[in-house]
Amino acid sequence: KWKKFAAVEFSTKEEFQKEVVRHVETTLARSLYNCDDLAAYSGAALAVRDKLIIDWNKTQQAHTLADQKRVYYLSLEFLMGRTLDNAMLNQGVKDIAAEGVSELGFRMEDLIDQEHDAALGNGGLGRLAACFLDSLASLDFPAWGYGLRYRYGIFKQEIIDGYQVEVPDYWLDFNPWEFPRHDITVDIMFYGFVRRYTEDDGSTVNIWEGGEVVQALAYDVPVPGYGTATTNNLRLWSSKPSTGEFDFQKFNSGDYESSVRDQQRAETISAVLYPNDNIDVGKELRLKQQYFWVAASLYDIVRRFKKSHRAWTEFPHQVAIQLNDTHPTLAIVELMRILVDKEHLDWDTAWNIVTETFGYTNHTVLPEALEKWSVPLFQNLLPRHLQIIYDINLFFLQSVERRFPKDRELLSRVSIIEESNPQVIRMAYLAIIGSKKVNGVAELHSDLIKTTIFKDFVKIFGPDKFTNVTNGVTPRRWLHQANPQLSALIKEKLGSYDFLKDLSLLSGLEKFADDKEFQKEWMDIKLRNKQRLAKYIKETTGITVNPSALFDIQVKRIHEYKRQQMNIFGVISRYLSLKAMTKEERAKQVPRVSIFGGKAAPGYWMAKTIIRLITAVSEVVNNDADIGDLLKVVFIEDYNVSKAEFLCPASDLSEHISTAGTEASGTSNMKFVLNGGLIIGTCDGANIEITREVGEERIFLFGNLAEDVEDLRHAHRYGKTPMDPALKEVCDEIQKGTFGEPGVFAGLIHALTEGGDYYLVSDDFASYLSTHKLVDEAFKDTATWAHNTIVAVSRMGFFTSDRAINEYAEEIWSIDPVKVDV
Ligand code: 26W
Repeated sequence: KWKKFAAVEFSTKEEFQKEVVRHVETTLARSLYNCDDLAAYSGAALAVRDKLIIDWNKTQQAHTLADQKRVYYLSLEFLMGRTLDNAMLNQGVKDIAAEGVSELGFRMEDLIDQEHDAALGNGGLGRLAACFLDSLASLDFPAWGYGLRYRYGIFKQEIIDGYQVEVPDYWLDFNPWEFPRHDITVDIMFYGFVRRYTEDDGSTVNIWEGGEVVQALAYDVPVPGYGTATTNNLRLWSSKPSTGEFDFQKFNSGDYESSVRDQQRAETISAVLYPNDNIDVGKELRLKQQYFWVAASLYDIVRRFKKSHRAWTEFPHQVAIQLNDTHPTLAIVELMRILVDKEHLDWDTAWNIVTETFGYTNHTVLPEALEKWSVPLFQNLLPRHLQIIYDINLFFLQSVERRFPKDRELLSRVSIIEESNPQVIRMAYLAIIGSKKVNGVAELHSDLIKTTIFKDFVKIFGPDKFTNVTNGVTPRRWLHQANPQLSALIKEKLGSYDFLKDLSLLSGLEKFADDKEFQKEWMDIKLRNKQRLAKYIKETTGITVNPSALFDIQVKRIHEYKRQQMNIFGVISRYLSLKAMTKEERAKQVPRVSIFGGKAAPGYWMAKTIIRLITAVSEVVNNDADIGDLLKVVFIEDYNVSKAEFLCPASDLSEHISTAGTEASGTSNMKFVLNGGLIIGTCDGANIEITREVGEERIFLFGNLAEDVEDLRHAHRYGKTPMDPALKEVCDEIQKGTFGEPGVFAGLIHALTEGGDYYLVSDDFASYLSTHKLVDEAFKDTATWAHNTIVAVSRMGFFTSDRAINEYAEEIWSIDPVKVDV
């Protein structure tokens, strides 16, 4: 009977329209006469959502039936961006939906633009998690994501008087893409103490008696694959007072305030995303977030496993858990606690299960980003977990001692507990010891972790535990959705959209690289994308930019290691050269638009100063009549995923210029090249592999190599490095007050001088400037430029996140796809 009434998916324009109107009129209770863009967006989203839900249900049933091993991707960040456009494209209904809404009197672009970004992440790591979810679904892997449902995502950035101001990002007003599961809740404990007693059989049992209890409530988000019915689940936990916790006694007796306070305390846990990227601050609330999310997720995973009534030793054959950086490392400890304290397995059996289940991905070598928790803080919040960590450490150090007797130095170097004051827990070491595989995110990075921060562990565990999986990006969002015209042109040449599922097919473009007609269409699309950006810049900043100028873009989190300061110093240097030129010389120069965007962590003062310098330079340069179109400087406010989607297609050149050895991979480098731009970059992260794929002639590499960084820093420390003369000129100009009160920028100058130039701006500056000259020359030759960008795109197949996910599936997770019938 059920089957007869089961929902059916729309498949024509008319059916879609009917669904939109039905949702606007009934679900939203609005009439045709007050249906604005937002209501029309909502109606369209709800119609598409219905279709999604049907596939989602089918997928979960098929996965349950198949009963195969699943992978669980644990990430504190999922930077999903918008959903509607992506859902329509993945479901193959964008065309009928766009026609449908247009006949109803709306433009699809306007509706898409109504949606708030789901900005539950900081930068690279969070967006990587989102690309991985897209690939997992598109490749039909049975996979779940687990994260936190933050009430506030990454803050919105406003620029006021040239400075960054942070505004809270409340994004849940209308979010049709999530489903609260009021029946799926888990009580999570904090604080308290450990009670130890002896059982009748003489064994010792440890029971953690928690102090505070908070409830985790599941919210599910469907994640559709492209060109498949597979729609996976992303489960995000939200915190609320546990049912026992909200004190009705207090409430009834009129003590509203303290009962509300308890409620707020519980809700605080999932209230806000920590806005730090690559810097560890060690706040208790962050540790609470981590445990809350990890404990709820593991409870859920274990509950699902137990339904199958398999032996515990089967666990690693049914479950793979990937730790996205060290943020979920507590999962290792929590699974030990479940197996030993609750399921009463012996320690060694439990440890074997744990170490066969987990994989750990490292995303950074920056020392200030490596997570360490103070032992006293940790002990207070999670007393039983601390004991378990001590035991893991004890057994580990004993095994090291047996293999490397009398090497006390080694023991103290690899101990999970660092003997500082106070003692701290090194989460990365715990993650390595508790995982089956450890991977870096680009070749250079994976080599670096083996030879530097994790060197001792390679000696202890052998090299096979450490591996590389170079990052990738999803071509569905970053080509097809972001750049529909380019995608359509490629389809015309290759005959189908199959390249979106198998990006290596892009190689078929190479034979058209010298086809004049094709080059023209290719460059016309670039121009249109630049015109669209120019229009946006005009509307939002008032700055007029020439769409035929060279668009030079650096958009990413603001961080000293990413060296936006070097970029803006380079812009100042260009400005000074232009000023010094005769009219005739100026006429020969290539006009440039230098575009910046990115958020500074609210407490990162130097990053905020870099933003201030960029905005100060833009005020001066953009209003200098001598300069005109030759140089414009733009800071794009509030850089986020949806802005990246229209910035990537509009770049001629993008900058990936981190100090060699500091950027683990970078993923925007991939997005920019995939959209027909060239890049200027250092020999760092994935830039190196991009060079290998596209060829040295198609990338502007410059600067010192990772292997030389240590010596260069040493030379600075001993005052042996005079500042680069061009950089000196730039600093003098800043200090003269050309860009406003120089005191504002004193910190930036100090970092280059007394600060020891840790990021080697001076060492790389000459090479950076001369490489920019090469860019200018290259850009004058449009035919060669077009040729190079076409060849580069044709060789970008490697950088799809599908390739990355297939490597994880094969080498780390041992999982197979499950086909979901339509
Ligand atoms: C504890 C504070 C903290 C917060 C976030 C430390 C570290 C992080 C992230 C790991 C930083 C991050 O996003 N890393 C980036 O990860 C990308 C995906 O692998 C890489 O492409 C970037 O190079 C790397 O910086």
